[in-house]
Amino acid sequence: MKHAQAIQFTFCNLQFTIYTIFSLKGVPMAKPVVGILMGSDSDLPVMQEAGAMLQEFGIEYEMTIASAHRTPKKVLEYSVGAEKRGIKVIIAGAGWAAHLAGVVASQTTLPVIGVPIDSSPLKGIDALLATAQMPGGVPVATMSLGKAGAKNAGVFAAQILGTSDVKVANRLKVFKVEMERDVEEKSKRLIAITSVSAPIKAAAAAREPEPAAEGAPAKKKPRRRRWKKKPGGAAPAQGPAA
Ligand code: RP5
Repeated sequence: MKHAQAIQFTFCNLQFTIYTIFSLKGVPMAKPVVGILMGSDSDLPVMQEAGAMLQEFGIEYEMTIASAHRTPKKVLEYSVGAEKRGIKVIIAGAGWAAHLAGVVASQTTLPVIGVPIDSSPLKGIDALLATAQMPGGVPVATMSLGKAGAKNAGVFAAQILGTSDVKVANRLKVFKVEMERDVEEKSKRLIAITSVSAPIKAAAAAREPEPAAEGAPAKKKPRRRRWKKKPGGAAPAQGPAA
């Protein structure tokens, strides 16, 4: 039974490694400075966004599964040994009662970035609170939920490393400029496929009176109703009594 479990575990790890290699179109890095942890292989579609960003900034990283609840010893070993192995920032993503980032932060002085994952029936609100609501003294830099959060974790890790690595700092500057240019291009495309002023013109045309047909008597202006003052009395109130 134990053998069967061991074989299954090895197979799962192999599958995970292969998936990671192919989905990130890279090879495991030689000297990782960022460690990406996730509670389950089901978190990979979200957490690979962090890896993709690090790759874009030319930052070496490693990825592994470690669960605060299912493999607490592995989490402990990883967190305690990370700094000695040259890791400078740890990104930890987990869903449900997500204690992973907090447990890691309790065991290291490295900056820990938490990514709450929206994998639960509560759509990640549980993970968000569990990751963000750390008691004083044990900070976890909590990102937004899901893929955007994982992407931001990659950028944030780069920003931390960029304070002492000029190459990374410069790549971050380029990233910002490119992002701005992307938005501008999208805006231009939007203007090209839609005429922004058209709905405004249509609304204005609908408000204008139709031109009178030739020879037709000019439309009379509707007469305003006037209240005749009753002899000796006041004009009737025009609205409901206050
Ligand atoms: C958490 O439980 C993991 O981070 C994952 O988001 C969630 C569900 O894990 P699986 O049941 O999919 O393995 O620890």
